[in-house]
Amino acid sequence: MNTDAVESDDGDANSESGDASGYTFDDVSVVMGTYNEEAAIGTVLDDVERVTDGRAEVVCVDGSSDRTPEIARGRGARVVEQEPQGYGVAVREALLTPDRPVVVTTDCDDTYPMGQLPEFLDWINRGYDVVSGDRLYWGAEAMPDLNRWGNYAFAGLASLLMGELVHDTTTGMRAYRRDVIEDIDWTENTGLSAELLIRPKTRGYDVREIPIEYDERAGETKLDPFSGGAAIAKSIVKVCLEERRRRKRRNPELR
Ligand SMILES: Nc1nc2c(ncn2[C@@H]2O[C@H](COP(=O)(O)OP(=O)(O)O)[C@@H](O)[C@H]2O)c(=O)[nH]1
Ligand SMILES: [Mg+2]
Repeated sequence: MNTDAVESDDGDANSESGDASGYTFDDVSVVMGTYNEEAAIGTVLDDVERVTDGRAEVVCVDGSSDRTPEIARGRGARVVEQEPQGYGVAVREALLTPDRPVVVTTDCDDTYPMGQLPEFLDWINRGYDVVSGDRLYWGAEAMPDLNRWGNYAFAGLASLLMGELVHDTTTGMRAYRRDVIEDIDWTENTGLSAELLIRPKTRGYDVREIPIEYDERAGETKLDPFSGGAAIAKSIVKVCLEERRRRKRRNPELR
């Protein structure tokens, strides 16, 4: 039952979440923000096509000034054009654009293993609401050292503030049941990836982290490790404190 009967701003997990289902790639949209990714987009979209047998829909929210959108359209992707306003603005739009019941995010930089898409779908079909790719499990050697240590620190910070263990808060590869995306108000930009893990987990949705491979990036990163890292840390603290206050409001006996 939804516990938001009185104060129904946005959702907690309800009794329907966690039901096993039989989704196929016909039910899946693979979505991404794309910003000057012409070095990677062809490979990423070809991989999605090959692994899903052309059945998954692809949505790119694009802010590029290079040939990225033409390449994407040429491979059958739906392209939504947008001024470049940051990672989270693009990814939120990408998550909300399709209407298929399962949405998978990825970066468009050839770092994430499209070959593991069947595994993500399998965990959703076993009843999970969010399946999150943990890049740090296998060591993430392809990740720049600064980013890797930053990611360990973000996971430590989030775990401490949430009171439960999370391993990779800023991964770009996750699968979501559509209702999780629609039931929660998303507020962060650079920190959206962390928010997309923290809010569902603290609201009782079934969240599963699974180990994924992580490759070296094709093309230049779009996120500055210092200003981006500071923005992510700030989002983690803000979102965790908001979720804690929300929980207390609903359950005043909780400390
Ligand atoms: N449309 C759009 N996409 C963006 C923007 N900023 C980043 N992206 C995309 O978001 C994804 C994540 O960025 P990336 O540079 O891979 O970050 P990193 O993984 O931290 O190096 C990539 O696919 C980028 O092209 C933006 O302002 N607009
Ligand atoms: Mg990336």
